[in-house]
Amino acid sequence: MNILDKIVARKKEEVASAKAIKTIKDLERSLGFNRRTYALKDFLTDPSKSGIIAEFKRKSPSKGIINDKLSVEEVTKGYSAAGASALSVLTDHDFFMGKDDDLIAARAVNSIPILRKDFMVDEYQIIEAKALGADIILLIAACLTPEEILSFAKLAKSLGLSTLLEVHNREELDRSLNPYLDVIGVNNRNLKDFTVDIETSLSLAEIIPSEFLKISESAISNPETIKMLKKVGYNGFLIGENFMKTSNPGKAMADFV
Ligand code: IGP
Repeated sequence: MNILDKIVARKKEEVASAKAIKTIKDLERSLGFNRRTYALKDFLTDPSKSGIIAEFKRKSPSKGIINDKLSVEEVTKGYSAAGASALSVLTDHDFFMGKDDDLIAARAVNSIPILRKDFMVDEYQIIEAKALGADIILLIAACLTPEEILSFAKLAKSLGLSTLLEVHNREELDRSLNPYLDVIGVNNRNLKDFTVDIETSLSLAEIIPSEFLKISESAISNPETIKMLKKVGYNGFLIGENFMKTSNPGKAMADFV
């Protein structure tokens, strides 16, 4: 079994136990559920912002511990101050050392869109994302059917959430597009074997239909790469490790933009 299959299998168990503790009705009654959301598109196209979606990530299956010292509040506030267009907060615990409370904490101290970075396999998690304070959900084409992607994106839209579809190759892109998606993200890291290659973003840029904004994800470690990606049409850049591996991620980001 590859790592993505393992994560998805575990996620399905987690969702089943979460549902037994809190029903969808409970989530819909929570305080966060009725808040106004920020639209990712508006912030990605705001010329006063950097286009960077800055990620809070303690650990990953490919790198192990990246940074388990800093609080989510200080890191995300630093990113906001450095001009992030949006934040990404991992809520997966078993593989990324994240938690739902990280998202709640980030929401309390930031006024830009926040992506719930997790592996969505059930509508329950989308309703939960809204309740926790997220504005954006991630749908990973490599672990979802086109029908799931359509129904999840529709649900997200009905809740005022933006949907980021993540693809890694042409085949995933061709089968997964639908009009409810807001932004297409090309992941330079193959989630099945962890190999990284910026070429993935460069080569897929021209086949992403122009009605979608485009972002490039993972393995971005210098400003020259961003210049190159902008030239081929990318509007946004999802960056985690390069900032998180330092003792002051907000400053690392400010130096980068
Ligand atoms: C950030 P990096 O290489 O800058 O830390 O990558 C982000 O793209 C990466 O964490 C990511 C990810 C994902 C993590 C992209 N897609 C899906 C978990 C699940």
